[in-house]
Amino acid sequence: MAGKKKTLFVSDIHLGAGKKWDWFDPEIEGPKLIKFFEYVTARQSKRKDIKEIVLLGDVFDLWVCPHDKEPHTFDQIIDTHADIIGVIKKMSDTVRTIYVNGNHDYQVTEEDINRAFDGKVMHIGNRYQRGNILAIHGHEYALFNRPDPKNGGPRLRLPLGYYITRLHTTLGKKRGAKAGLIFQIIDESFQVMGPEKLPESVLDALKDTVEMITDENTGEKYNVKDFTMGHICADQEFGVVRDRYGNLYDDWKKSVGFWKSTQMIMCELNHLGGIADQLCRDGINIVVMGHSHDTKMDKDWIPKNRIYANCGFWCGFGEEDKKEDNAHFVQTDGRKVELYSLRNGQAKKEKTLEL
Ligand SMILES: [Mn+2]
Repeated sequence: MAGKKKTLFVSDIHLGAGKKWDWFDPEIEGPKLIKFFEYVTARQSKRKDIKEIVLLGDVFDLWVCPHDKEPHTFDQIIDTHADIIGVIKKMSDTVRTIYVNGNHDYQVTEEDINRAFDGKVMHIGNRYQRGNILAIHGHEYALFNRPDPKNGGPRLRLPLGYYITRLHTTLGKKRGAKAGLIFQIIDESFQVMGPEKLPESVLDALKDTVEMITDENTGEKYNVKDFTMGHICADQEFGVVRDRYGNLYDDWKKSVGFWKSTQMIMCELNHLGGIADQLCRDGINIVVMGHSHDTKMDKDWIPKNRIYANCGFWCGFGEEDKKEDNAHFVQTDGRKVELYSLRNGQAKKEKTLEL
């Protein structure tokens, strides 16, 4: 084998529990995903050029569920996608497979991963680091998505984004709710109300939007009173949730300062490149993330010689125009970073950057 072995990264698959509102559609994305894991397995037995593969967060989705429906469990996701779990297990026989938490699956534990994959997949928490390569999902730097022990206690640590996702899903009915709507609401609320009032104005705007549509079961307009929490905890009143996150920005401003807390809002609007700059210290100069659902490759010389790559996403998310555009992975040997697309089981190099 010529050259150094490559580490592969894939993120934001968003496997759900087989509901119509899931972002991952087994019929559309299932075959592509299975072909990808088969490609990795076949490539390793032929070329033996893979060091390991990192599942970089939001592989499982425990958030996407209408606010008034019972949330599904991790085990329900595993049962729903037995075929996909099976090919990952097969892959992990020949390629070391590592799991990193995202926000939609931040509560997935080492025990869960061991149970689902018969101990063949390694759960390493929030951060992957090997030499000069650092990979994180990216949500920890976004104001609404960072799990926060102040909210719901140390066990739940529910970020505001959880409730935003629940209301957004109610709007979608099928997986048709546009991701762009959330950005529009955050952007407009930010401009009109400023950062201090952002959490409650985003929640209020979403509640108002949900209450304009009709509940297909009752035929009546929605009245958002509670979040149904099922196995997670007791149901939660909208007003209590709204109050709980009221000081989100101010609290962070007090603890991390104005600039960083403002940057946490920018990260909410998917500007993660600045975070990549900050993470490049102590010898790190390659940063890989997911979360933004936006494949990206970016090399900077100022302030540092560094490469930032984003894995994009593997689910449709209701964006018609992105359906053919969403099967991507990133690979790196620690010097060269490559973005690949996958079509009909064939990997195609889309972009290369070198340090
Ligand atoms: Mn995410």
